[in-house]
Amino acid sequence: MKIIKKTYSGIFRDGGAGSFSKRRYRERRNKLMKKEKSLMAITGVPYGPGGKTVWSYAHSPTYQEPTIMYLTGINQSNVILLLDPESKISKEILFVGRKDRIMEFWEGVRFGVGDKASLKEVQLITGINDVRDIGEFKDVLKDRFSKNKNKSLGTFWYEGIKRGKKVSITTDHNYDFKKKLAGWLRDWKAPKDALKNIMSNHLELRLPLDQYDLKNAKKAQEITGEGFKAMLKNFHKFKNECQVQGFLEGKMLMNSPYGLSYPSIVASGANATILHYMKNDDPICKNEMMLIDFGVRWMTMHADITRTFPVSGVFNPMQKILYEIVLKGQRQVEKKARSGVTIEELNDLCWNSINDGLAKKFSALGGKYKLRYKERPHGVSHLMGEQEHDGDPFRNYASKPMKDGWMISNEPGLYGEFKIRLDGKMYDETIGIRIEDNLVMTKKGCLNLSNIIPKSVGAIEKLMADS
Ligand SMILES: [Mn+2]
Repeated sequence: MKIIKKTYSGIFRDGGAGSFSKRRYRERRNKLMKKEKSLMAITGVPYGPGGKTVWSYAHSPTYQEPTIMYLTGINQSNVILLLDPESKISKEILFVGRKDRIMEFWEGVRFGVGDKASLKEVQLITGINDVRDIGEFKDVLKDRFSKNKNKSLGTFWYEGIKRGKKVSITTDHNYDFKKKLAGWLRDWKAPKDALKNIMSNHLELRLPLDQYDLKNAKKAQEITGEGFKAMLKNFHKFKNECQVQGFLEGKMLMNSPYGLSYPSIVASGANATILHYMKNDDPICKNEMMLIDFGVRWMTMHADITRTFPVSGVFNPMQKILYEIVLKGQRQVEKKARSGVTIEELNDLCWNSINDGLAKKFSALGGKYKLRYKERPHGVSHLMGEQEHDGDPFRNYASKPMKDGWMISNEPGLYGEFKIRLDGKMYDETIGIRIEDNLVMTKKGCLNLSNIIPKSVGAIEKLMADS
């Protein structure tokens, strides 16, 4: 007899909390209910990989809407969470599809209404006892809304301020769901302002990492770092960018079933001046530098790392000067980053340091350069967490004091054409250098999760010398 190995474990992300997962998710939902105080409905992704998307874009093992992932740990499409803090009988209802054996023949096991064993697993991990058929959602919502004291309904969508104007992300499932709710509320003759956005309260709770998140974030760094070191040690074998990508991603994926944080950028020479270079198919040449931006997930946490190194294994004198200018900017950001400081302050510090370094360490030696941007190529930091780029997508958070437990990237860069004569030799290269670590804020300073991933000139040259 054959043993079927997989049950529902592939569906849930217990966040590494194991037997505490139920308590963890319940606490998160309770905190949200305490802040919002009123009825809420939040949707997961409407379909999984392969549904409605083209095949070539289909696969990622973790695909849930992060809001639902954070509140329930469920990695399955077509779920809705209803939170009703006023209710005496049932404050939390999870709506799911019916158990569908035919679909499971194609896509593997799912939990669903009509299957007691799977619902027991849902209750065990999420702590939500009331699980119902998603077909009943509208009727239940109507009933709950009619009893709601504030005549309000909260839901999640991305909204922010861009160039002084209020804007929303209107292209995702969250906004589709919001529009659907708004239509129902109109039909039910609800007050015009009944629909509320829970984004800011939700993100305020979600952004600080808890102890399990932190453990998982560290694990993601370890696997990412091991992949990088193994790749550098084998670097002499690679003839083009895609071989580097294949080896690096293979090593990372061998050690994590949760997928990559994002498709890697593997850019040699001038390609590294394209910030989101994705082609990854050019041959690599001996005198160039190579920039790689890569990382893996562990559970729901992401690593987002960039390293730049010389293809030859040894930095030439110009590469070394430029690299150390960027590294200095990065070290200054790390020294300053802590709770209470804003990302805008880190930006000022970082880009001033790099522009200053270019003047004092490069131009002063007779170097000439042409940058591919004015003053700043990009932000030095973005928020991280349930998503590789977390927080509001308009980055309104950059002007707000950071809080304990926030995870951010620290990624100064330098992109352009550089020319200098050193020790009688002329150097002339188009170079992109970025060095990226991930930091967690505390009151006393920051924790650099990426300090296990080599980045000094000496450490990189040593690793490549062993290759
Ligand atoms: Mn980044």
